[in-house]
Amino acid sequence: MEPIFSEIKQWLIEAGEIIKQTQRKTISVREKSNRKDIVTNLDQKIQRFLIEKIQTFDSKAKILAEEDGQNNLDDLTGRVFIIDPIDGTLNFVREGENFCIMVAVYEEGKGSAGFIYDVMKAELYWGGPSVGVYQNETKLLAPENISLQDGLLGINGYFYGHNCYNIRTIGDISLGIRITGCAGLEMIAMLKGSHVGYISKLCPWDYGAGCILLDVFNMRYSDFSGKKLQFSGREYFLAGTPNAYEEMQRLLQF
Ligand code: 2AM
Ligand code: CA
Ligand code: CA
Ligand code: CA
Repeated sequence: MEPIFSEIKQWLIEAGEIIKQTQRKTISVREKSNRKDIVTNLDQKIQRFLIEKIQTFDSKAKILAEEDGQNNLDDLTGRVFIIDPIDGTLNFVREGENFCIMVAVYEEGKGSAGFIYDVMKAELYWGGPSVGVYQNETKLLAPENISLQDGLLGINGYFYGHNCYNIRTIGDISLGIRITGCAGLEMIAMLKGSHVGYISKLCPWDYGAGCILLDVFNMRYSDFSGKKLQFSGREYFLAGTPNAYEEMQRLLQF
């Protein structure tokens, strides 16, 4: 197995330790665009930690990351690392769990390694086209290609609350909807086969790692119209088993 996998796994374990060892009273919260869009000093600390590791490992690599003005790239040429230092920051602050750290590696636009670390559960999901998908050291099998009606569906809370894009109809067809507040956990749920799909609006650091792992299992993802994701800015995001994906894509109205 290429050394990059064990290298990045080690970074994530260390980053998780930093989070677990931080006393909650030292966490400071700042609003970005609105009161629901927040960043903490720990998001920034973890991002700086990962960037330092990347720069030591490969000084020529490009980096796309959510915080501190690292959130723009012209294109995906060369080797690109995509970082979400804490995904589910609101959960992190209010629940102290149900958040994750994500790292993705793309080579000339093609995903080669993805990592989603559920810190509090000590579950690291990782892999890529050359190795498969693992939960810690256990290799996972691709979930069954179930239909929308046979699975739970992750949905963005705003979309469901405002019934955007015919989403309540889609939710009604599913076995039930779930709103986790964490894109990475939604990706994990699809990889494990516990959710049949996910509908949201996401940035590249929210979907970069998950899409690499979904690809290994031949699961489908795109924007709402079926077009490839752009890896720039926030985009409509639809993913699921091939059967559920096709059904949802047909039913979405936008
Ligand atoms: P974040 O916690 O890293 O910001 C639910 O809010 C999920 O959508 C989270 O994974 C969150 O990631 C992501 N998300 C992406 N863009 C968002 C935005 N503008 N506002 C809130 N959440 C956003
Ligand atoms: Ca954020
Ligand atoms: Ca995120
Ligand atoms: Ca984040």
